[in-house]
Amino acid sequence: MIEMKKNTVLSGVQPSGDLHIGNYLGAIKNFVDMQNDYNCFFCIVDLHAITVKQDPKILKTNTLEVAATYIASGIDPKTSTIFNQSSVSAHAELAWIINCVTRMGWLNRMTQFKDKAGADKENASSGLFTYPNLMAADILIYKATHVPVGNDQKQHLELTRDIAQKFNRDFKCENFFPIPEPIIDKNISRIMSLKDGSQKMSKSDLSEYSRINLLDESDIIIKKIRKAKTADTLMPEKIKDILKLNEINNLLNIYSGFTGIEKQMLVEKYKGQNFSNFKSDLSDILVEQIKPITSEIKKLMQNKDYLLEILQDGQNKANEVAQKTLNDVYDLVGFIRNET
Ligand code: AQP
Repeated sequence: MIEMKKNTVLSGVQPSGDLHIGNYLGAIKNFVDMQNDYNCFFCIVDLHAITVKQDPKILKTNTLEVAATYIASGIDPKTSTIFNQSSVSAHAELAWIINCVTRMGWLNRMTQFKDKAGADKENASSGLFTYPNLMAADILIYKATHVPVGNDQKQHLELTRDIAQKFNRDFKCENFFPIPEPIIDKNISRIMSLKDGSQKMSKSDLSEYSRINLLDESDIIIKKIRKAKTADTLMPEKIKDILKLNEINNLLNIYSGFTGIEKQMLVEKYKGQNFSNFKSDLSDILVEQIKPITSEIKKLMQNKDYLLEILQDGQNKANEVAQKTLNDVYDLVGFIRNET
């Protein structure tokens, strides 16, 4: 039985590849910080992952790997509900209702679809286009009040708020769905590619050197940071000059994200120097912080039965809450439900 006394948090990560420090700083680290203050649902969004092509075998492994990463990063499965999205069918069922609430014009404005579909949008799956509706269903099925996400998901969350308001208005059920608040760490917001500071760090980037994965060994981390793009200058003295240098700003954000040291303090420390000291310190920090997570993920991946048990337990807990919301939604919409 889930205790619903606290505000509720829902968030998720796609099992679409090895998780990187963008996923960690933008999402998972915040999940860990929130778990004692909120009633938390953390899902592995496998339904979202198949909006682009996935290899079925790899998808299963990746799903377990995200569960392992949650736990290795410090999410306690006894306190938080960890499950894979497809195991709770109410997500997909509510998403259909939401498909009928959301306006085409709203979806047409979503920049992530434009980014992910690229020039070949005629060939993109319709699931990729309606992705934000499924995300809204994930959040609203638990009546989540708060959603920790990276800055890249802010627009989708604004859409969820519009959907919740329209549903409440259309079906004359004021306050049925709470209007969820995003929780975005303003200091981190978006971790960018190590090769191009104007592009988001992403699992699907073809270059391994664009990101640091949570499963990277120490020597790989050091090499990736050594090769990371910087600038043909010394470390500037002022934040306003740093903001003009995307790659430097990004490396400082990563440093600050892992240490909690304000960017201003870092600039004081490294100003006027070339980037070799800074990069060497940054690699040391990353190795020190990532290594324990990497080894715990590897250990957990050796114990698949344990991970499957966690997912089963999470599914049971999530299902209980989700089915209750879905029954109420079906009633509001006017569907007949035979009690069996
Ligand atoms: N670069 C990032 N900086 C900060 N936060 C990020 N997130 C993802 N990339 C960054 C946050 O991580 C959470 C899970 O993201 P996701 O896996 O569901 O999907 P995504 O945003 O599409 O991540 P990727 O890495 O870019 O995956 P692919 O390449 O498969 O699409 C979200 O909260 C997201 O904000």
